[in-house]
Amino acid sequence: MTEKPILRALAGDDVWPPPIWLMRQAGRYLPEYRAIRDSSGGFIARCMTPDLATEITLQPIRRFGMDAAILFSDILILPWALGQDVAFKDGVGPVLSPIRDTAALDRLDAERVAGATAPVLETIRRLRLALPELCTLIGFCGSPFTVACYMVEGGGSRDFCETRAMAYGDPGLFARLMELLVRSTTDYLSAQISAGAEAVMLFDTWAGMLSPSQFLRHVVAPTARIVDALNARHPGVPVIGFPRLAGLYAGLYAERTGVDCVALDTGTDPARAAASVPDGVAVQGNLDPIALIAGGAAMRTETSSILGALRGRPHIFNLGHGILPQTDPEHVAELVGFLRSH
Ligand code: 1CP
Repeated sequence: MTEKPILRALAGDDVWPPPIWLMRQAGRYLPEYRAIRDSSGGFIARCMTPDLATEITLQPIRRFGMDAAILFSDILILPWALGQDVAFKDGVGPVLSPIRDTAALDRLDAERVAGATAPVLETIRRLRLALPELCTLIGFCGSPFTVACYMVEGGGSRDFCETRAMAYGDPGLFARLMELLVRSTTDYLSAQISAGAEAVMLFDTWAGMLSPSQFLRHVVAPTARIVDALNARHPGVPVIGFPRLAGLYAGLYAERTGVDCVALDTGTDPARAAASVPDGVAVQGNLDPIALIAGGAAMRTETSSILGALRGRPHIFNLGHGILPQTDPEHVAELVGFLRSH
């Protein structure tokens, strides 16, 4: 049995105090990340340069001693590896050439992914050698639905209307895109595990925008296929799912997808969600990232209430969404200290 606290929680142990890592723990709120960013090429170049991606992944581990490291990369690396034009523009965010018809979809090529992502796998191998003994390395992808949102829309959006309209209006085209994403996500996560990722996470940031029937079709079913395939290829390697803004469905999602852990977003009541999740399935979350910006008593009160709600079941402490750039790193240190004082 492994000693790593995160892997113990993912295996269904209630570890006390719960282990901690934070979504977006590497990134713009850290001065040491900003220093690398200002002296290196673009975002994709940072992700694709093992020296830089390894160093950036390690920064929050050195500073805070987190129980897990999450690979420094992005969910949009997969569309980029499939051959879609993807650029990360300062002050704008990701910009992609939208996929709205068969011709655009046909230009994508799953055969490119292994070659294009080879530097990421090299980063994973280096991280496994560099990480502290008890720190777990987490690999990740976006879930097919959330990645499809960016691929169809061509970037971020308030409501991803084009994507959701395509799912209803051109179900054949949307199904082909989702099929490509299910297969390439499975293969890419499998390659991350073979390179050394000890757990993987599926980020479904926009899962909560769908109607109940579309949620089953475009979130639950594809996630279940990916989890099944990974379990067959890599028995015992845990999968964390994050169906953001869909906390009402946490139990159904856990049951039908077979994930080992459900990550809860900020708005989800942890006690209620945990009551709906099968025993032995871990829960991750879910401190409000704004409480981390506030720090102090507000942050400690919110943290205590989450700890109380999830006491006695497998729990990995995290935020309900990623760290915001304006967060004071001192507050992160305070949070880790407060949690570990229990
Ligand atoms: O150079 C920079 O600072 C660019 C900012 C940045 C960073 C640091 C982007 C652009 N991506 C990342 C890294 C990242 N993204 C990680 C690894 C680092 C870590 O967690 O420590 C991970 C796991 C992600 C995942 C990600 N990217 C998600 C899912 C989680 C979430 O936050 O909801 C999503 C939706 C993206 C897309 C994306 N990438 C970057 C931005 C600004 C966005 C959001 C676009 C939008 O507004 O919709």
